[in-house]
Amino acid sequence: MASASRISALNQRFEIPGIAAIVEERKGFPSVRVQTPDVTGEVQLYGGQVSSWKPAGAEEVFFVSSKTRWQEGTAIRGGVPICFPWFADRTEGPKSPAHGLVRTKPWRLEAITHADSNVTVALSTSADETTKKVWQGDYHLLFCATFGDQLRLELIVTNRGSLTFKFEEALHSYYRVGNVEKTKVRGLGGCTYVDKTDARKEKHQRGDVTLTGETDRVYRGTSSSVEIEDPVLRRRILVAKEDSRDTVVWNPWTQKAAAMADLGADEWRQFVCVETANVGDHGVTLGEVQAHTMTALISVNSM
Ligand code: TA6
Repeated sequence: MASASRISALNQRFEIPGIAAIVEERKGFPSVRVQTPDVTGEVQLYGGQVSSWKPAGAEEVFFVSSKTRWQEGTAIRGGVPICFPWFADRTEGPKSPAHGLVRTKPWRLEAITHADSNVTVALSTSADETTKKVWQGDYHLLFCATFGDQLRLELIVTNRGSLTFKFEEALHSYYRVGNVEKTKVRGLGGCTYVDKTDARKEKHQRGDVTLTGETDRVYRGTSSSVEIEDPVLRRRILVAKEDSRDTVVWNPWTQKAAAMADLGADEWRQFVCVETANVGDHGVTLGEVQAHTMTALISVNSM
C-alpha cells in the first residue's frame, strides 16, 4: 500500500482530530504526532520510539541527532530507543545488532486514547520466524507512551510461547541538556556501578554523577529515581521508575562522538543518556504466558 493511502487508512482508524494524528514527515517513517494545549509529543512507528515530548511551558525534553540516518535497519539516534531482548552487545549466540531486535523494525500501532488531558499511544511488536532464527523467545511487546504534564512509558513483555525465556531491556533515553559538561545526575550516590570505560571494573558512586569525559556506567541494583540537573536550560528532569533494577548513564564525549556518523558535530554536549533498564543478572525470566512491565515516569521542572 502506497505511503499516502497507508497514512490515510491509519488516520481513519486512529486519528483523534485536534489531538493526535499519524503523519509521515520522512518518507517511510510514519509517526504519531500528539498536539494539545497541554502537551506535544511524537512516537515513531519505526522502533516504537518516542522522539519528542514537550509539556506546556517546557522546552523539548529529548535529544534527536540532526544526523540520524532515517533508514531501515539503522536505529534512530535519540529519543527513547527500546532495547530488547538484549542490551548493548549480545553476550552469546550469533553476531547480532547492538541493543537487540526491536529498535530497528516497524511496530504496529494498536491504539491512541485521550483522557484527562493525557494522550496514550500504544504500539506492539511480536516475535516471528525471522526473529526466532536469531533469538528463540516467542515474545509480544506492548509499549504505551502516555503524554501529559508527565511522560509515562510502559514496556510490557509477554511470553506467548511454551518455552521460558530470559531477556534484558532498556529504555535508552537521550535527555536533552544545555551542556553535558555542566550537568549533574543525582540519586545514584552510594550505588555500585560497572564502568565500561575502564575494563568493566566495579566502582562505587560517591555523591552526584558529573561527566568529565566518556561515561558509560551501569548502576546495578538501584530502583531510585534520578534527577538530571541542567543549569544551562535551568531545569531538572526527574526520572522515576518501576520494576527496573539498573540505571545506565552514557555519553560518548568527543572522541567516540567524532566516530559516530549519525551524530552532528559537537552534539555530544547536548544530551545525557539515563536509561531505565534490567540487564545482566537482573534480566527478567518469563515462563509460559507470563508478563512483565517496566515503567519510567518522567517530569520536568524549572530550576
Ligand atoms: O547504553 C550505553 C551503550 O551501551 C554504550 O555502550 C553505547 O554503545 C551506547 O549504548 C549507544 O549504542 P548505539 O548502538 O545506540 O550506538
